[in-house]
Amino acid sequence: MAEAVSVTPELLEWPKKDRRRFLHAVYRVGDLDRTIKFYTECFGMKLLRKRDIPEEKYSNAFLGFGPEESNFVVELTYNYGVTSYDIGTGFGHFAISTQDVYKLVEDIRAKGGSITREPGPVKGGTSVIAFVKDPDGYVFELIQRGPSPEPLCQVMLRVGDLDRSIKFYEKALGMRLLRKIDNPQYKYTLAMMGYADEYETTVLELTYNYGVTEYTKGNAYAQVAISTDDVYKSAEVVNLVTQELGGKITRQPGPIPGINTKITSFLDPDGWKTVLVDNEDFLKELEK
Ligand SMILES: N[C@@H](CCC(=O)N[C@@H](CS)C(=O)NCC(=O)O)C(=O)O
Repeated sequence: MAEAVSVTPELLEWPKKDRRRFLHAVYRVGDLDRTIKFYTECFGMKLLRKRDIPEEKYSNAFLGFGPEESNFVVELTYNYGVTSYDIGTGFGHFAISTQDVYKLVEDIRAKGGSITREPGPVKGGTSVIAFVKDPDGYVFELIQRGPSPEPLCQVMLRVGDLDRSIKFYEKALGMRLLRKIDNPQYKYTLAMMGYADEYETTVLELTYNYGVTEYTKGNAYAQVAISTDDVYKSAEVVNLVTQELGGKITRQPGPIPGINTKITSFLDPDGWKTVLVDNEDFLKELEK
């Protein structure tokens, strides 16, 4: 017991000292080639790699604006024979920054893309944004900004209790609250959570709509993956934090059979999933 008391404060510091970075977002699509075509032609993403796992009846495609060694990417999953999914009400969007939202929207429209919100200043603010839907119905927010090393800049998820979520992502994942914006006129509050500058890296945008505590999750969006130097220590911290704030470990830390990459995965208090992936194992996987 005495040991647990002395170990805990040091352990709770671990996520802040760890080498963390957003690696990828994982979600399901009904036709891999259709999505690859849309993301490469309309967004200018690069197809980075593909893999087929016939024993498990699925294929993956990885796309992004730079190599997986340095950039955040999307990991698309196609399950053989499944052509559509329910996105639910909780998943918000992925965001792409661009220097000219108006031009990008015109290009996407010319290529047949669906614009669900025309370019212009965000309601209650000044940033120029637009919304586009991809072929499966996933929303992409286009945000006008200067050049960035990471144009794939946000994953937006809706949460039922913003303070609880901020605490969870700070304590369990070592993220920092980079910015909090209340928009009472439109009855929502946002929290930008991440590991580095919001304009240089990907952040998690948590949205709280006043009075809304529950959302549906559907079966389309799966999780974000984040790197760690020690999945075992990281899982110990997550385990402690879930006891205080809710959520649960869904996969105990350890190597994935067959691949050997060490991971652990867990749900946050709203049920959003995160996977922590061992840094070295991840790089080895990319070399294969
Ligand atoms: N009720 C919104 C709250 C979040 C929100 O409104 N976000 C801004 C972008 S930061 C937005 O979508 N604005 C719509 C617009 O400006 O047309 C939701 O749950 O998506």
